[in-house]
Amino acid sequence: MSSLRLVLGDQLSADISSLEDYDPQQDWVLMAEVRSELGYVPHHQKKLIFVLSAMRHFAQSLQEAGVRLIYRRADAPQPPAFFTEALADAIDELQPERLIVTHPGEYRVLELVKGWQARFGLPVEIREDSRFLCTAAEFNAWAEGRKSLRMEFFYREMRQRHRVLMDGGQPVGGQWNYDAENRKPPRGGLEFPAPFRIPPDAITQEVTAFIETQYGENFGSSEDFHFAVTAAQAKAALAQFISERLADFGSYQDAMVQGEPWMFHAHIGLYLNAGLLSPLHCIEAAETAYRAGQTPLNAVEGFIRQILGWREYVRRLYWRTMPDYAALNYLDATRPLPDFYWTAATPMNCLHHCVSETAQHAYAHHIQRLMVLGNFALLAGIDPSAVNAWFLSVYADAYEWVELPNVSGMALFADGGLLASKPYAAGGNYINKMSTYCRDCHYSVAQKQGEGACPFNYLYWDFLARNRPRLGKNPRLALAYRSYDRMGDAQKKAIAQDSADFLAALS
Ligand code: DLZ
Ligand code: SF4
Repeated sequence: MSSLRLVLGDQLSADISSLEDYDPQQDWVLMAEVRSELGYVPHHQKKLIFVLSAMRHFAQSLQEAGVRLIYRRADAPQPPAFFTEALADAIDELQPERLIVTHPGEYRVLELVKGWQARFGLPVEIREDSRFLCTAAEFNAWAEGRKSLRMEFFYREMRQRHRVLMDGGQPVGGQWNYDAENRKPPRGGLEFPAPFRIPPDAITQEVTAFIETQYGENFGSSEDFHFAVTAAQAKAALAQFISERLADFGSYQDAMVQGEPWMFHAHIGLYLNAGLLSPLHCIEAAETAYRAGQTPLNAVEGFIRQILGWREYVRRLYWRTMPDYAALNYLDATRPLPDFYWTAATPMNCLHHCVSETAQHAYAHHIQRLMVLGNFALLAGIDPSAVNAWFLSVYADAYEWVELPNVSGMALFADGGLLASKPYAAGGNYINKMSTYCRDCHYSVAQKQGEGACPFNYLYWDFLARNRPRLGKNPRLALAYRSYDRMGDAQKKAIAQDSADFLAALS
């Protein structure tokens, strides 16, 4: 039976399930740069360059392997507006007997795919995305009957099932999790190796010129693009991380240093999520480095947990809870997103640097996203849908399946505790402990109230006070509420007043 096989822009893996059993005699593959995907959020310019360049490189590798490919470009005279349009043209031309596609990453796109059978009068086969290590059936069996879905227990089962960092039936080293060793504050004199760079080739240059012309008003800079855009380059980026940064990644994964956007992080999320790197390859490479005595266990375990645990967990949580999850707003947060998330124009030094680096690189490391950008949105009560749209737009690794649980669940507690046991709320002291931002700030982190006080200080307490009906009974916040209750009335009033003034000025 002749098949038309659609490969989406985050399915750039040679072993993608939609290409299994491809028949060179009668099948065709379709890839399409479509305006709806380029514009469903105002993507960062570097994210657009990455996606389109990686798609074109993947298409080239398919053609070199002799695959019959139709590739629709966004810079053609009549570019397709939607996947459906690109498919209609290809179906008219090729008259295939069926359509094959790997399960899309995003709910929005799956809904489109579900309409195609009726629209085209062809059978549409949606294949499981076998690049993920936990199937929907496995996850649902694990999740059934649980009130809260804690990642840690899921992760342990994944370690056992996939025999990762195990000594017989026991976790290597005797513990499942070494995070207690992974919270070192930044110390002076830390030196960070340069991140992986690859100069833009002709394809990337052509894409860059197109994005600058058509999407040049979008957020972020297109300058100095240096990401990998092929599977081989992405593998080299991973290898560089493992040999040069992984050993220190563990200890300093929650630290932030002003002017150092890359630190010891891996910067491979965009490659994993587009399909240029396989999760299993990353896990095996890290475990090999540990077994060879090159890297400490706390670092390797922490890295592997992100991929085998967290990434798999959020993927499945997303698909188990959508579409309802996207609408959750447990804390009734309604404030619009402040402009400085786009402009970086704020005297709060931590936020200023995190937004500026995001604009420059389409990247910020996880603790900048969580402790600064997400935490501020949580404390200030920003509408989750606006925060989600921002995170989805600005990071080169962001697709809704990964962004939404991280932002709504982890950063904003918008799911009321399905994913996290308490809101990730932090005051200025904690940011000061884990970063070097405060010493250059317009505000004083030591000052708790009044003009000049670090806004995170009073917003933290105001957040707890404001949300007491929803959070007051959370056992993990009991200590914080007790501290608040011990404050005198004057102090509580000052907190409320400073917060009200600050938040009013924000809008
Ligand atoms: C992110 C993205 C962008 C910007 N552009 C395209 C595109 O033009 N064509 C395409 O096939 N995919 C693109 N993608 C990735 C898709 O958004 C991604 O495949 C879906 O969101 C996953 O369901
Ligand atoms: Fe951020 Fe407050 Fe520190 Fe300024 S003082 S950098 S606002 S935490």
